[in-house]
Amino acid sequence: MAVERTFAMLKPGVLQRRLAGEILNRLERKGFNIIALKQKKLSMKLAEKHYAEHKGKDFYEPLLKYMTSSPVIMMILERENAIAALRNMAGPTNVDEAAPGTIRGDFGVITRRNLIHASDSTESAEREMNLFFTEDEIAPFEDGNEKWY
Ligand code: 3AN
Repeated sequence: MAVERTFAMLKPGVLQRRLAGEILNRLERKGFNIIALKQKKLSMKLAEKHYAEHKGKDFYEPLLKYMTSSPVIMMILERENAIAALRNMAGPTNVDEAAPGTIRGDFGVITRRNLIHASDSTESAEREMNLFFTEDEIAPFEDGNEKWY
């Protein structure tokens, strides 16, 4: 299986609910290398670009309002099979269908505020990494624990 990069964003409720450490801890323990990380309040323009595919849906406007309401944490994660593995850890979109053990299953209360965004394909990972990070913000590193996994 190939080493991949994926993009993740911890939504505004994560910092507000003091869950950032918990979620980052889960990602580290599951073997994701955090190779880029920043905290930022999203501009409306950037949020619109990111969620362009949902324009016109009933949850679109409230989603943008929420996503720009308070800072988010954005990151690039590297690991074998990173894209699918992170989607599994996040759990399904609907927080009431997300199983315990997943991030959305354990902490999600309202679907629109389902804690984490995770790229759903290699194409969207590529697009989202380029939208939120520049090349010089990415710092890959050797995983010294590799032989113990
Ligand atoms: P996911 O983040 O699971 O890939 P998407 O890309 O379909 O889901 O939706 C983007 C975001 O829009 C979700 N993370 C969630 O915050 C919100 N969203 C999606 N579907 C709904 C829905 N039916 N009701 C409320 N919010 C939704």
